[in-house]
Amino acid sequence: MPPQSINATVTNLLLLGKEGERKMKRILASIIVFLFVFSSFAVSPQKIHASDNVIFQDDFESYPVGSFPTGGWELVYNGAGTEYQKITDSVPPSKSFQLVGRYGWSVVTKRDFSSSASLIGYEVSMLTTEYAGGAYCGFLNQPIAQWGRSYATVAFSDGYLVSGESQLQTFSLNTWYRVRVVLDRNARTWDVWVDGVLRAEDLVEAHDPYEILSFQLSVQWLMIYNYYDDVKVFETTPTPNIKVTAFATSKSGCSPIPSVAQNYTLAAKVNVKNESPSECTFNVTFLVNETEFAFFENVTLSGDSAVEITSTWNTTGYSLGTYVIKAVASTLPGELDTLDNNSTDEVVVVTLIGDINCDGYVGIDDIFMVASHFAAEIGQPNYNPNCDINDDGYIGIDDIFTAASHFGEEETP
Ligand SMILES: [Ca+2]
Ligand SMILES: [Ca+2]
Ligand SMILES: [Ca+2]
Ligand SMILES: [Ca+2]
Repeated sequence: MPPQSINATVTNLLLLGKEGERKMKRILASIIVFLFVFSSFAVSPQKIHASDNVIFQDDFESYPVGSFPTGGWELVYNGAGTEYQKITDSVPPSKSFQLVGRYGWSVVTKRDFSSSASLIGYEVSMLTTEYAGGAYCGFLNQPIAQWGRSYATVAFSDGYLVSGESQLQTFSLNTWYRVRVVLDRNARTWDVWVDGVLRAEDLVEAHDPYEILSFQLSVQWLMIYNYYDDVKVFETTPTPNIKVTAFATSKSGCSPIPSVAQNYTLAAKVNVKNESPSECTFNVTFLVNETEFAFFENVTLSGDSAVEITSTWNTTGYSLGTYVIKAVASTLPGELDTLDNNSTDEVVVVTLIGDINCDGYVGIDDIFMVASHFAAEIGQPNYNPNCDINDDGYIGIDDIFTAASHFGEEETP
């Protein structure tokens, strides 16, 4: 939202005729856009970022009360008057930066910085004293347009904290809110947290965020007192994260219980997703009762992509009984969320060959069960993985014959 004086604009309108009229329309259109109550965004799990590389920060403690902060801050538009835009200790708990607009004239303060990082962000504490609010902060390119261009803003507006065109949450008066914004300049999207909670994700920036020259603390054209504190502008990098999104064996879901015949095989399949935008390399281990049975080394995934890895567990040499099968993706350097690198546990019983129902005996009921699923292929409703003894995805005459050839066998206690 550009700063503007309605009075000045009306004067311009009279002086400039058609051009002034067009300008007035543009300004009114942007006011309408700003005041519109926007749809809220779904909140998804918090993206964690690695430690921030601070470009500048300011807690405003080093400046005398009543002064305008030095240290790179500039007053671009003076709102209610230069004397209002000052350091104060009137709002607990510490000194803060008071900005007051006035009807028809904004406050814009900015501090220039330069960064070529693709991920830049800011954190700031902000407080307002009336529901109309007016405080808005964010990135800025002041010279690029007549009233400057703002990027990835957060504002108090008519009872809501708003970012860009998205309503984040309601706010209370005279209450500090800690805002964090991370802007992805390549993707032209940004995320917003309020008091540590992700409130909006992947908001779309229309202009090129590499144009950004400054960070701004501003107030709309209302005679309202707003306060800022603990500003931090930073570069950051996404924390690497891989996640196991699915895991199953070729017997998963089978009734009465997933089983595999002794000396035969089952397939175990894991899906792993790279949740960060950078390429990563990791290992995947398949385990049975916590002992490795398959190992995939140096799996490489490009950013935001996924892979499916299938291994085979050969039960030869394993005694009859219940086993837990799972897969684990190794931890990436710097990865914080490692819980999601583990798959769920899949339980499977190693049985006598042909003991489809896992009752310790190869009976006519088992052979009948295989026969009743004859000719079913994997993916078809009649396909029962327990009956596919050789795990080739088809319940064939060979499976029936295998079961029949073990008829009458019984587990020895
Ligand atoms: Ca302070
Ligand atoms: Ca992870
Ligand atoms: Ca049986
Ligand atoms: Ca088969």
